[in-house]
Amino acid sequence: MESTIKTDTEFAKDVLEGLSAKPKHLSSKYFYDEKGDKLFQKIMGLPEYYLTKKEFSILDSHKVEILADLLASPSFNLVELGAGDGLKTKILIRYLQNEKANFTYYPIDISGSVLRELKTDLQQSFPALDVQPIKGTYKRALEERKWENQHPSLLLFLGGNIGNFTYQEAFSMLNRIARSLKSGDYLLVGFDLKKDPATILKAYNDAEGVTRDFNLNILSRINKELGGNFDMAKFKHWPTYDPVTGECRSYLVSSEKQKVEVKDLKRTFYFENAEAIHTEISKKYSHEELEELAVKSGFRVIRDFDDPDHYFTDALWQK
Ligand code: AVI
Repeated sequence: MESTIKTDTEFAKDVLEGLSAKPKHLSSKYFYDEKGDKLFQKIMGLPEYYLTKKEFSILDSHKVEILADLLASPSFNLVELGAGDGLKTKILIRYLQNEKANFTYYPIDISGSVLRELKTDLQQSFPALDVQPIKGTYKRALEERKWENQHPSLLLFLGGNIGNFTYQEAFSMLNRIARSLKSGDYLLVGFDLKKDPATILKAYNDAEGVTRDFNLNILSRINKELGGNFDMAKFKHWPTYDPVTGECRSYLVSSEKQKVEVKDLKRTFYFENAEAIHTEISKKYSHEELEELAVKSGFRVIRDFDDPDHYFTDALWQK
């Protein structure tokens, strides 16, 4: 049976554009289907992948200082961009509930099922918590500002997700956030810091090969969803790190001259031996660069909360 033509989806359009470009590229946002989500969960538990563990320790050690100002207010809004499983946020929520804080939690996510699971989970863990999920893109949510009232807001953008943007994209995003907040509101944003390049490279090239499978999953998606015939064994996972720009970039490098057919796009893509597809950027920052980024995007820096090794920071900024 002939497969349906799915060239009208965003995924199909981006794959067509990215594999026709020179150099070839695909966006890391397409890593995350059901299999990709599971692989990322596994990555977060890997010994080499320090980011999640470091951010947990920061939130746990500094929750009192991070939330002090908001706790002094009679009521406030806790807004989270890309809430996911809310594991990190639970540290803050548990503390706020113990302190008998009066607040509403607004998790924002593109996925309705993620939000439903999160709400059920939070209702079990914190029956008294007021959770108001917002389904949609960050852009839309920041325009609509469903949480807005006279009380202060703390917007959370955790997990180092901002690192998957280029500097210019990160600036646009942070500036968009600044424009959506009112004066006095806070932003807590997680950044991975520049450090020994070997530590960074290991985090993106783990011994077990989970990150390799995560990167290759984008080709599996093209096979599954667009009728592609990529042979995963003919592409090598290749992360690089440039200590000047702080950009950790992941590639899939063709190990031979080959052609790949993607039926639904009605296209054949040609690869030279050693030709690369750029798939991900995970940008690392210095404190100095973060200070500049904060001011440029419309914030003032309150404090950078680092883990003891200074691998990761949760930066608290105020509008
Ligand atoms: C989701 N994001 C912050 C992860 C990162 O570190 O850039 C995604 C990831 N890519 C490879 N390993 C993890």
